[in-house]
Amino acid sequence: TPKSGGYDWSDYHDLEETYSWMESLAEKYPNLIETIVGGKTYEDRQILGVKLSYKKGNKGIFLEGGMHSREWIGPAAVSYFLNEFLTSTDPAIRDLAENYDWYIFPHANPDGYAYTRAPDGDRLWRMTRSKQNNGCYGVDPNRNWDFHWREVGISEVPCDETFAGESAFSEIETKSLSEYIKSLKGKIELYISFHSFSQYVLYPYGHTKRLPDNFKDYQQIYNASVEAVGKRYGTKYTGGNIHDAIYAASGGSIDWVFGHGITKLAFAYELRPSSLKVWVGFKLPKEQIIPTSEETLDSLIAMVNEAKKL
Ligand code: ING
Ligand code: ZN
Repeated sequence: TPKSGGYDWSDYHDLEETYSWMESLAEKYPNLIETIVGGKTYEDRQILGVKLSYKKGNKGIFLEGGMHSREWIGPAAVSYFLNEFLTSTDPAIRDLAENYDWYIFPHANPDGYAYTRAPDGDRLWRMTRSKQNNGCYGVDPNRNWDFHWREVGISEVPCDETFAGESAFSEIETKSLSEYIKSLKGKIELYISFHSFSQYVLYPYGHTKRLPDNFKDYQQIYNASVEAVGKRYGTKYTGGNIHDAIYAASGGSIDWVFGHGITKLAFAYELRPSSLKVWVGFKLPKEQIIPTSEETLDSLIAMVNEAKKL
């Protein structure tokens, strides 16, 4: 079991624990790690990330976890990757770690996550925590990005779990994080968003069945990453373009990043488990954090290496 200071992957962690672990990394590895405030939240938390860079001139890769607060495996897996990048001796991991700059944000929706952890909160909370006009709370942050906003696969009703918000980027979380991501234009070539569950690798678009111009590249990388995810434990993934593989959904982060030309490649993973009832699927047992993270890192390595061939 990997351990890093007092932090490990035998269980899920509170936001503060993960944030202090990230701060401690910046102290322990001052030449490699810098913490970044990528955005702000409604309840005045930070969207904290790290930049990991071994050398000058690297292209960047952005990892986003926790957009939906109940999908706890995303932040856990993303923080696991960060630890592997710093400590692993596996040559394939070292190669990736040292030859890319990594922008790693385990918690894109900190208020929501804190609410899923609070004794008087709701373990299955998905959205942000902003107060709406009708008294309901929250907007679906993965329907709130300013690209074909509010077109399909959304709700216009506050209180619904896929409520797209009163306007595009109504949420300070998506607005502020998007500003930060925009500032990375030209520096990053791959953006990956980690959700759960259902075991899919997804690529744009969500708002239309029309495929991206570079869909052949997408499909080639998709094939490599889905093959690699099963190598270790036989875990089966499917996927494809969001609209056809799962459902129509506009206003997601990967569509915005790709649609606005920040990167030519933007993917989303839906991690373990496969398909179960909602209230079970989001509660992936803590014993599966490490195996899920391992196989997903195998897949991520394949994804990056396939993208490099293009
Ligand atoms: N699924 C994602 C959702 O937001 C998705 C699927 C990914 C849609 C990327 C659009 C873009 O509905 C889960 N489980 O949240
Ligand atoms: Zn999600």
